[in-house]
Amino acid sequence: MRGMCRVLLIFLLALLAIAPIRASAPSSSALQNTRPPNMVVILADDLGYGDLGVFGHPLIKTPRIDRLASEGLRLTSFYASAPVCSASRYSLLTGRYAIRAGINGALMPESKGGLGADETTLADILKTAGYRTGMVGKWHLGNKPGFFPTEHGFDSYFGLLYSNDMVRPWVQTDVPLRLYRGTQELQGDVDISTLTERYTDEAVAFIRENRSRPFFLYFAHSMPHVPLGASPRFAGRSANGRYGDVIEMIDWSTGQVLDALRDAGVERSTLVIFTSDNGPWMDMPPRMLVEPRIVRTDAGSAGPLRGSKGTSWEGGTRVPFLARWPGRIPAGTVRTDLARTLDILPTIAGIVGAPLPSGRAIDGQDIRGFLEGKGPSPDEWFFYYNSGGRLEGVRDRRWKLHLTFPEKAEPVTELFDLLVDPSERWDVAAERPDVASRLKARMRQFAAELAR
Ligand SMILES: [Ca+2]
Repeated sequence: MRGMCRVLLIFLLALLAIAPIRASAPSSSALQNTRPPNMVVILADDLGYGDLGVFGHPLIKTPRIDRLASEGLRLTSFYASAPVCSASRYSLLTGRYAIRAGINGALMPESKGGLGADETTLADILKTAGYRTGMVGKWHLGNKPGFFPTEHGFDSYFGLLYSNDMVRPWVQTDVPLRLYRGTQELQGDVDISTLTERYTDEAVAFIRENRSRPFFLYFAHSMPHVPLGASPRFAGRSANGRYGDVIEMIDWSTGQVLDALRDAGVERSTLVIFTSDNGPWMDMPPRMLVEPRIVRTDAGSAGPLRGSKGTSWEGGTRVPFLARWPGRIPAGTVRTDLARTLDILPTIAGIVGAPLPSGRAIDGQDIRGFLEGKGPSPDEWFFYYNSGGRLEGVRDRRWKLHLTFPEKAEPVTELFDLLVDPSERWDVAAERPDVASRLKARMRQFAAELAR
């Protein structure tokens, strides 16, 4: 009897000891409500509209990326802001068309310019909001002092400062292709086939190290920009040759990042975005097709879209977009509304309650409500630039006006109804001159606004 009493007493004491803790400990959902969400932006390089399983590729398998679609939102009219690397990345990080900063095309190893000191980046905004900010992968916004990621709001950086082809024999430069950590150049030549795996290890380590505080991870792959490289355990595994191997490796990498978020207990409190910086490189210049490593089948697919990287056709800038934020973005949604990488900065600033950079034009809009399924996208316009920074087109929610500039001839103006003709096959300018002139006027107005 005495033994039973003792057991009961111990049990009651244990209950008393636990009770106050249970009463005062907030639930995990309460914690998630008080802590701002983590942000993970995964950006592929030159991955085309048709390169993912969930966007209809018949051979390449991307189950982990596809699952982002089933657990979140997939957009079919999402635009990278330029059809080429540096300009596109500028827009992602600043919310502005690159023409505003004079960043056209791709910066080269010898380029003296880059992201200006007066720019406020997405990383600057989140760092000011108390986030730990990390970048892994391809930067491509300057490789001289003053232009490094760690000088533009990122606490840490590991990766290549520009494209993996910017080395002989593809680009005639004497600057070696080197990995950087922070502002320090790492010694040794880069083995391109190891890049995706090395970047992934860094990304996963960053998530683990920062699990207890809000973080922003910008993970910019070097792949599938040529020259392609997959590590031995991925090489030859896909049904679509070397290009498929590389995409399936990015899929594996995305899975590693998603698993790291789950293991860190922050899966539900993290917004994950997956997209690409521009369309696939299908019209590779002959200088790129040198033996033994680059062949035409190393190029990706724009799916049903016309054109490719560098062009102002849909294939140049319309790219896959997936976003997952459990409990905030409805799962399994597909939307055809217009949206752009320009919108990512204003949207994330809106989520954390940060003001937008003042004293400068921000071209993007806060599309939070749209992402959360609360209404249509507020975007009305997208302006198309070619790889040299020439304005060649504009679209509204339905129509696209496109200008072609033949040598020694007048520009050719065409009008496409993107709701029924996303492949830009049927010019309807003659049938709808009212729409064509309205869009042309909008294009002129935008060009005049930029010239001021
Ligand atoms: Ca690119």
